[in-house]
Amino acid sequence: IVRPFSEIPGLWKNGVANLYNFWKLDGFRNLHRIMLQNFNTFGPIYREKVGYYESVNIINPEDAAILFKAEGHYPKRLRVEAWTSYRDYRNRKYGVLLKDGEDWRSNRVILNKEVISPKMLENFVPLLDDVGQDFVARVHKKIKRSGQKQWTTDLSQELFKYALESVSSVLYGERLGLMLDYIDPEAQHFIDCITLMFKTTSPMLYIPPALLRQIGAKVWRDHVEAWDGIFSQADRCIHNIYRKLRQEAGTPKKYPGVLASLLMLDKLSIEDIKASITELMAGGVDTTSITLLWTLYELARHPNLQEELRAEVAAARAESQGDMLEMLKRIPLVKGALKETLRLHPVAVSLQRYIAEDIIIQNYHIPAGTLVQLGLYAMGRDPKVFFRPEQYQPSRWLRTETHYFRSLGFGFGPRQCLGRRIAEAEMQIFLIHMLENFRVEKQRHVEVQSTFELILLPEKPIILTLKPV
Ligand code: HEM
Ligand code: 2DC
Repeated sequence: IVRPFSEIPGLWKNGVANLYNFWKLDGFRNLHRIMLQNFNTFGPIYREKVGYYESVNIINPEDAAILFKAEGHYPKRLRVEAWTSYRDYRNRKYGVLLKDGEDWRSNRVILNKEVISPKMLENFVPLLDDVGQDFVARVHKKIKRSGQKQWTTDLSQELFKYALESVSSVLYGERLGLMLDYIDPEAQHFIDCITLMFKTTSPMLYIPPALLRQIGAKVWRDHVEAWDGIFSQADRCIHNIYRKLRQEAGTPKKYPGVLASLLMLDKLSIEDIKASITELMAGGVDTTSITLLWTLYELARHPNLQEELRAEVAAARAESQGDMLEMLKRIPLVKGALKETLRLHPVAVSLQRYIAEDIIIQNYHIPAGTLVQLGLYAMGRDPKVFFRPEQYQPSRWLRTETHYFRSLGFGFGPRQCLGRRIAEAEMQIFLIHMLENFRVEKQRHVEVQSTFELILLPEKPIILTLKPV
């Protein structure tokens, strides 16, 4: 017999009291650990209300399958009010990240062809390969300058630049020049604004931004400043390409980038294009760079695995005579490593959908319209889901274990990450070049945990040592 919605365990009766307790636990930074603990307390399903944020939380892959089967034609995830409020406040259009319904679908279908279709990889890969080569050259230079045959550093700033340079080269078909010694202060400001934007978003998940705006709260003001910085830099880049396109007549000889392709295609309004390109540019920095940082950290902790990956890359290079597109088809263990990183260190702590129809999960009835969240961080560390979850084991993605609804780092279905192909290619190419050139080491006995700043980040700097192989 199916049990009613009201019987789902959890704390969902007093949102304000729960927010107070959440705040006492420093929940704004510990969301992932609190979710894990809630699953331990309540079991594989619990209902929750914190502030005005209400949801049902699940952890099993089989339940995730039920959730995504009920996502409907217009999948809708949690609406991040801070982001929509900013756009409303400044009178800017929503891009594909924030749109919903038919407006979302019609934009997404057109963007899919230019951004996430596997066919586009042949255009993206040469651009990304160039950035990868420049990154490696830059590290060699740093090592030389250190006079020590190695370079010990917190790579995060370098990785932010690598990620911004990569995503920009694909979006605009040209280089920003962030791998050079002198970097444009505007680009640095853009990077800082993204970090600030994410950081100021998390408190506003629980406290309505409209209220914070009314009382003139600092988080809201910082948030506005961050988005202003993001939009002004993106506007500059977009305007620049737009102007060039109007000057050059005829079709370009080489691939001109996502933005120019969309403008020439002429199927979306300029305002829609601008909105989504800005989101792609902002979404493409912290996500891939942090995932790469975690991957280097894991490789530093597992030297034998690192050698295995290096051997795979060397063999792939030999077999494909250096053709990068071919190489990417021959590195299953490198791809497994990236999946393994996203399992233990996901960018998104959860995936969510407002379900389009009634469903039954763990024998509880859940009505259509409910916000259901899959705890991605908790699932990745659950021993019932992954054999020895605490072990970083890329080979688990090659064989034996089932992968059914277990590899969800980029989300699922038509609403999954639009930047997925770019992110994957960019990260694979980065690892290929790094493994071919450097051995990565770390100080012994340093364990790094995650902290939640809307996305999950390392809680303290990760210091790595790079040595030429
Ligand atoms: C959405 C993860 C990199 C742009 C998402 C979602 C996740 C995610 C989990 C929500 C998917 C869902 O609800 O099913 C990641 C991870 C990345 C990454 C793990 C890298 C390791 C990127 C990059 C870009 C990007 C590089 C831009 C080039 C977007 C956009 C959306 C999105 C625009 C919203 C799509 C929509 O609503 O239709 N991402 N992402 N992401 N991501 Fe990413
Ligand atoms: C954060 O409880 C935790 O890819 C919330 O590239 C639920 C939630 C909703 C939406 C998620 C967000 C979480 C994490 C960051 C995500 C976001 C959707 C897209 C965004 C996963 C899990 C991200 C990082 C995008 C951001 C692009 C944007 C800044 C222009």
